[in-house]
Amino acid sequence: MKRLNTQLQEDGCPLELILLIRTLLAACKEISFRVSQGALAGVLGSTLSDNVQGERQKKLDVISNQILKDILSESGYVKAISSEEEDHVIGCNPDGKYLISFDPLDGSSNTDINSLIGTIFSVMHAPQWMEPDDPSAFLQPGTQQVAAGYVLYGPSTMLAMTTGRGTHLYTLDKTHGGFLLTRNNVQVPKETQEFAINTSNQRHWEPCMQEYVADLLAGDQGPRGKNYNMRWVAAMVGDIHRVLCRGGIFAYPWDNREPNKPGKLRLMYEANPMAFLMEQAGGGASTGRGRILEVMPTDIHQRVPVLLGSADEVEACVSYYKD
Ligand code: FBP
Repeated sequence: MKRLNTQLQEDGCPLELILLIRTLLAACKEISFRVSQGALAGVLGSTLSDNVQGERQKKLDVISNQILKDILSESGYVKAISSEEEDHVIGCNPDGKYLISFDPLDGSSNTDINSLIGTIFSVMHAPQWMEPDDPSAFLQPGTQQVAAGYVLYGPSTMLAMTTGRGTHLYTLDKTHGGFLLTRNNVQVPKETQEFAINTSNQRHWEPCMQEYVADLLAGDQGPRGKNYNMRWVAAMVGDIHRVLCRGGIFAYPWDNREPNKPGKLRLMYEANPMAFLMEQAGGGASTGRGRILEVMPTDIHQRVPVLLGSADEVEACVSYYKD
């Protein structure tokens, strides 16, 4: 099987970006090990502190964040880091060529139930004019990403990765510690009969979203004329992996629980990297009112509504927003 390095070279990836990606994955391999230790290493459960999102931090959130910060900041390739678990950007090497945003452990509510969790990352060029700790350098649209992906900590540890030359899936071979290519140039089926959304929020959605989901649930007796099945892993990394593997639509729309927030999920280290992966796999990625990758960021922790998946189904959902 082809190694990650070979695929990245074939995709024309610059050497320094390959070295950065390998550094990032060294951190993820350590996280994979720590996660697999679970209660044996006392890493389950919550800390007593909340992050900038106002969420109670899990021990593994803090551990994963520290591992990534330490390894990336010492690498020399990174000018600055932005993390879900850090209030502000962290300046690293002033001569570093790249900016990296990450969600160190997505799906925090799954850590203590041995369910799917993962690390999500997004890489952009670092403007040479910026000071390392200047957050405004991160405020580039998702179209400016040069690499993005996630590492899924599940029965096997898997990597989904794009550098703009298709989306590829890799599996960690724990015998020698390398990621091997297990699915090249993923193509998400255009159509689907599977959706993922937290339906317990239904009463809080906009009427257009309520109507869209009601039509899915109406099945072959309804306007969509086919039966849909539902899945919800409660970890974006797990739901998106399923969609990349077999199609589907994943949605986390705006809801009026916190009306001033555009959505729950974060643009820079959740929506943008997943949108890049999805579009590179022939899928769709929308806020309902526009392409996610064209959203102009105003804050490193800003939130957006998210519709991701099979292109025809995302388009069908977006059509409800237009009515
Ligand atoms: P974090 O765990 O990184 O905060 O991510 C948010 C998240 O867990 C997503 O992974 C997931 O899709 C969503 O929230 C689940 O939300 P809910 O709790 O409403 O089901």
